[in-house]
Amino acid sequence: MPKFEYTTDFVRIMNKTVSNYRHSRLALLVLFCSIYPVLLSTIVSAAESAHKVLPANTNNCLKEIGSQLRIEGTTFIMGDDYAYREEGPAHEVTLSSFWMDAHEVTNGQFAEFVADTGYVTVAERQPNPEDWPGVPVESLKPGSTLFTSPQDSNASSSWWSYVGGVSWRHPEGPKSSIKGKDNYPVVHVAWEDAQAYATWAGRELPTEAQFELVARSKRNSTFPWEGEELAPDGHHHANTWQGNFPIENTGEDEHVGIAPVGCFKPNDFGVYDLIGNVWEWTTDWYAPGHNPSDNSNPDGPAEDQSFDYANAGFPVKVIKGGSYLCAPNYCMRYRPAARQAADTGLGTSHIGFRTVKATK
Ligand SMILES: [Ca+2]
Ligand SMILES: [Ca+2]
Repeated sequence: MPKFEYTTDFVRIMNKTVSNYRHSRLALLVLFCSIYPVLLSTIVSAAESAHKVLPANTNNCLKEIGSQLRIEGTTFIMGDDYAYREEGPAHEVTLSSFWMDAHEVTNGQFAEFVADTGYVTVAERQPNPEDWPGVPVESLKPGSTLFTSPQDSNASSSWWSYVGGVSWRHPEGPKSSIKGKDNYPVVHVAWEDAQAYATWAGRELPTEAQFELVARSKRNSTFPWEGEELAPDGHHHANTWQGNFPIENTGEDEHVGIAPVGCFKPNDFGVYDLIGNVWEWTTDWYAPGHNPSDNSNPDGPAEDQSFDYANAGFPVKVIKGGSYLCAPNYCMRYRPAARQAADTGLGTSHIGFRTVKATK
């Protein structure tokens, strides 16, 4: 098995430009506010044009929303010693049985939660002036981080931008909407938003081990389908990025952007999109590697043991599965063993979640 050559990816770029955020958020916001009118028009037009390139093929997407599948307890090999360092060591893990959502939580499902509870997501909350000393109150705007394909490869700093008015209701810009997108995965949800939904639904977010067991699709291989390739014989099993990321998105998998849930075939457990479409939150705190002795229903390190080089200074959670922005030339995290750290207080346009429930 070849060792992957790439050591950087777009999320790390995002972490450098945005989630140093906790440290540079102030500067970012001031910058954002000062260039807001120009930036916004550029972002919105770019985002809109990016999604007009090819019509998505949604003919075969999942129609039945809300089902869960029982996953029998078992022992499996978690982690990988051949790809990115943080995925190792590969080690044996035993899990009890649980139920898992068949698909990512959708806009329609999240809307039910919000209608029932009046919940306001992090991206929709007015920033507290006490947290932003020196910033004029009128400049503090709720918002979230948005990916926009740059016009050229040298514009890496513009791939991710904090944009006022962006939230799960307006995922592609403040003037965008989720009308007609009930079956798309909800995005721009911070970890606490996902956790609040799970609690309301009487469920939980998955542990990293639960996610990885099911994502492996009963196989101990790099990819959870036949053929040791991302797209064997040109057949796509997940919504990823084809072309030269971040400039060229050919949409060979028939989805240039986020796809509705369940447009690709389910895995051997009957579960959809664990690989690709949107990254998904887990309950585990992140450390750059596994503890092999944490092998019975593992739930990761303690919060005070959480650490990531790109997010030094505050604890971060594990996200799994990769997204529609993962491309072979940049981010090879569309594999079950792949993992990434994410700032819990930050929603983005490529992170969603699903829930699990313990069996009784
Ligand atoms: Ca795609
Ligand atoms: Ca996913």
